[in-house]
Amino acid sequence: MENFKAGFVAIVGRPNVGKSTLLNNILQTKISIVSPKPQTTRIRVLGVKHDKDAQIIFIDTPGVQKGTDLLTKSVVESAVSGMEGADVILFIIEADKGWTPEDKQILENYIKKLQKPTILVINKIDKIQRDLVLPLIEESTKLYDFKEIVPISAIKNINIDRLVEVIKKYLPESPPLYPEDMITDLPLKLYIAEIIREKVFLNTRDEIPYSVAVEVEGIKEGDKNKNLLFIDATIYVEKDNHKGIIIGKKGQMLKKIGQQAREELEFLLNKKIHLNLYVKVKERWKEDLTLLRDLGYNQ
Ligand code: GDP
Ligand code: K
Ligand code: MG
Repeated sequence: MENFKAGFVAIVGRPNVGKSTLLNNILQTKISIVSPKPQTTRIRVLGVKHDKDAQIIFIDTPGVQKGTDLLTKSVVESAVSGMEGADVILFIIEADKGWTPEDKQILENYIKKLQKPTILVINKIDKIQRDLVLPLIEESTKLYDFKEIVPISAIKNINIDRLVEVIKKYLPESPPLYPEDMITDLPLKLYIAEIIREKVFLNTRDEIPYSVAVEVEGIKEGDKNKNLLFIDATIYVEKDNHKGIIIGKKGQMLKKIGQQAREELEFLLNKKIHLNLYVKVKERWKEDLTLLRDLGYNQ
């Protein structure tokens, strides 16, 4: 395998710039959950792209965020370790917002210190006029010596193939690092929990999504029908009144979350799913090290 390349690429940027959307689009499948809310991604998600000439191992980092609880600390730790282990950094900003103070902080505190080949990705160009892209590129070249600057739209699939080719230029020569059929390293239980958590994020507001953790306790195949999966999962919330909100009037909310999760899991796993969802109050679960480990937040 002469000239084959393989390496790690960390996707970095403040919350909501489109990191998880980009990863899903590049891999053409749902690896990392997406919502319009910041801090959706809590765990380091690895996604592997297998091409003829290269294997690109993407690390979708949770956005670097402030906070003192154990959950936030674990989240930031996994973001930083993702960056430190990378061969190439993809630093993402939003075309319509331009360089925000938070973007500049990440540039100063992480990108400049890491000193790794960094590609600036200007995402969401579908949201701005074409002639505004060039000035933003010019502004960016003055801020840092980016190896490349690539404007894209992760949602509209603009320039994604080009971005992938650009990334390959900066990968080390190496044989493949992961087996050919491996797309992610997320265990099935965590993957299912993430899909359920995404539906909670999409259906709730204010502090509720941040109060929630999901644990998949059991996955069982049908006795006769291997195409059937029985899944038991618990939604943890921090407060009693949050439990009421997640369950909803006459159980409507829980039903909706369960139905959306089941439909998507059936599509993603290509199986028939029976999903049993429970809701439990666990005050201060964000400080419970054992539970955080079980939830995959403390790797
Ligand atoms: P992350 O927090 O950086 O992982 O961002 P997400 O991938 O969760 O995306 C945050 C929001 O931005 C979601 O509502 C996405 O649908 C949206 N989004 C992501 N990429 C694009 C894009 O290229 N164009 C537009 N218009 N929206 C996008
Ligand atoms: K998000
Ligand atoms: Mg994300």
